[in-house]
Amino acid sequence: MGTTDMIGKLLCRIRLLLFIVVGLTLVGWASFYMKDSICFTPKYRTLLQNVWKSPLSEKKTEDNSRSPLVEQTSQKKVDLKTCPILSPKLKGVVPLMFPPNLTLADVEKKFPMMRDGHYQPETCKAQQKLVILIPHRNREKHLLYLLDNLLPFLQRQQLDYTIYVIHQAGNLTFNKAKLLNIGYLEVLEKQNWDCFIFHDVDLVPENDFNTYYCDSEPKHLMVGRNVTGYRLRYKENFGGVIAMTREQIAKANGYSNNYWGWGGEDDDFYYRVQLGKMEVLRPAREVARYRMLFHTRDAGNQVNQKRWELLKNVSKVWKTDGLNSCTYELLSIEHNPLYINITVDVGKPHH
Ligand code: UD2
Ligand code: MN
Repeated sequence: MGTTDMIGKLLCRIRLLLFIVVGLTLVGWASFYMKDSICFTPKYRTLLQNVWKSPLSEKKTEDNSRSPLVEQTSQKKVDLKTCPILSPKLKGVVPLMFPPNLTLADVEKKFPMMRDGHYQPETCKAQQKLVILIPHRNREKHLLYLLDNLLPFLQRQQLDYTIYVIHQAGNLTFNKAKLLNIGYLEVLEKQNWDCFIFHDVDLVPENDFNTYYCDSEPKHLMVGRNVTGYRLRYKENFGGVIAMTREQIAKANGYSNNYWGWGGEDDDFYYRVQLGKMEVLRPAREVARYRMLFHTRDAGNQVNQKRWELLKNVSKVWKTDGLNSCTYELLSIEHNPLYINITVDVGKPHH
């Protein structure tokens, strides 16, 4: 009796001990794997603290809180606090998804709250009204993957955004810069946008601390991408993804309309920003990272052999070639839940 009792107690202790050991191991493992997410978030926060001292957004907050008009029209909106510059929903690096059989209907199902390309946070009032302009032709799959990854990214940033796809009709030479000018001109009067984002269709952001906000100077949001080892190719590089206010774009007279085919238009735009006495800002390279979806050179977008010649003359022509000289034919505007598609005839190069 005594011995079985003792053995019983001993077994009981051993079990308890085992239980504690397994428990401690589990806790150890969990904290080891979570270390990254716990440590990284504050690291990104401090990295960005100095970047986002945007006088633009501070001013806006004050204006809004005092506006009697807003109070009258929507009592509910006034009750919402202004969203912070760094959203509490940020996660840092979130794995990107490219499911092979993804359809537009699948993506639409994931974002039932979006209508006419628009989203706004439910729990706070976003600091800026954002419009995203995507130049496009014949890259439907890229557009799908971009939407699927960018929409949740922007929603984690608690932004008020509207997505426009600016689609070049026909199969003549592509003109990305002109499409962006057209996008700007077409959406200008639709809302009082605080911030325009020019966005290549094939660049997917990797880190949600790369906030899609405009600042007191033009911002180049794409510092690095996978295909260049996440390094800026050269100091004047100004392609890919850009955030600028309405006034900043106007000061540069937008893009040149004369770059047909691939290359040069982004360097030209960099010069215009400088000629307009502005300075390019870039977020920390740790966060301004993108994945470029694979593509070869598109049909109708051959390398522009005239680009070097054009680049020599920017300072002479920038005031007369740009937003103020952009002619095109608007063919259609189509409203989808996730984006508004504007199809245009951009014309062709004059010889
Ligand atoms: C670089 C630049 C890009 C632009 C281009 C030269 C970066 C990261 N990107 O990209 O901003 O300056 O060189 O023109 O520096 N597109 C279509 N259909 C086409 C052709 C182009 O939709 O048939 C659009 C699409 O949004 C694409 C963008 O134009 O992302 C740029 O064209 P690209 O991807 O062929 O050029 P890439 O990757 O060399
Ligand atoms: Mn590309």
